[in-house]
Amino acid sequence: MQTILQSKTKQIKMSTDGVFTIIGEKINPTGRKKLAAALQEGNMDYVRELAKKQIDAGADILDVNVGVPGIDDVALLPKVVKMLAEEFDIPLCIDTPNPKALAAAMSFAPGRVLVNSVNGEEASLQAVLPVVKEYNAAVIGLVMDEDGISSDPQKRFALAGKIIERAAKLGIATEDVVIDPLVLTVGADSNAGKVTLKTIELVHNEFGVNINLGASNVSFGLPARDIINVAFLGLAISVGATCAITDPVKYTQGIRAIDLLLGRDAYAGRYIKYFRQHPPEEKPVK
Ligand code: THG
Repeated sequence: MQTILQSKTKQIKMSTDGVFTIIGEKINPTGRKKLAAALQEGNMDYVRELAKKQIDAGADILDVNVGVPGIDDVALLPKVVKMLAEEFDIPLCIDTPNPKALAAAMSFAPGRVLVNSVNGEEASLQAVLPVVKEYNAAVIGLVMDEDGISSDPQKRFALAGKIIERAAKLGIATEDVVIDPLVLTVGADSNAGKVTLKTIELVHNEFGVNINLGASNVSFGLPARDIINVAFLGLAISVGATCAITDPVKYTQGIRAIDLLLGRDAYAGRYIKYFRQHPPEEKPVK
């Protein structure tokens, strides 16, 4: 199954039987004081720098989130989306819980965007899905609802079904719904990884849709997060995850390796090309 996104001239096909898709997460001020300050001042230079860095590192899509407490996102989100669409030829993933900011931003993105996100709550389904339909976008569906995030994979799976069904009722095709099985940290609950993996398996086997992960959540609060994150990506991709909102600077290498190990990279061409273009830094001689 394919979810097709589009920028000015580039098309990205997220696919359930192709290589993994990388959505760059760095345009998000959560936990990043420098970006929060730049956004509050309306200074686009740092946003531009983050966009460029992530594209150079292998991002296929850029996530755009301006969620600073107290900020006027209805004004700011369109401004950032407009700048990115003018200066970079890469599809966008518009990441906001505010349907008004979403609607305001949509018309500034040429092509076809990914909306991040809708969830199983009635209020979210009713507010977000019509905007997705109106702008012919694709959408990420988070498997949570009024009761929060379940630790039962069957319940998460049922919510995936509910979101797909409600989207279909509005004429949004199933291939344009990307399910996010939700990733919580194994630092708080050592079963959290297993629950997400089981949810991926169920959604993949029953619906065959594209599946997105906010992969870095899995290691929150633990040391050497990169180790856990790459291991988790490998496990998740092997059971059906097809894209992740993640840091391409840190994780494109590992993702290229996983695609290679799963037989999605003939003659290791993409893997070798990535390292040719991004040679590992020489370690200083001791
Ligand atoms: N699913 C979907 N969308 C999402 C998430 C998800 N959007 C937001 C989030 N989760 C994914 N994006 C981020 C962005 C940044 C960080 C984590 C996830 C992050 N920031 C560092 C911190 O908070 O310490 C700072 C990073 C840095 O300095 O490089 O970790 O699950 N659909």
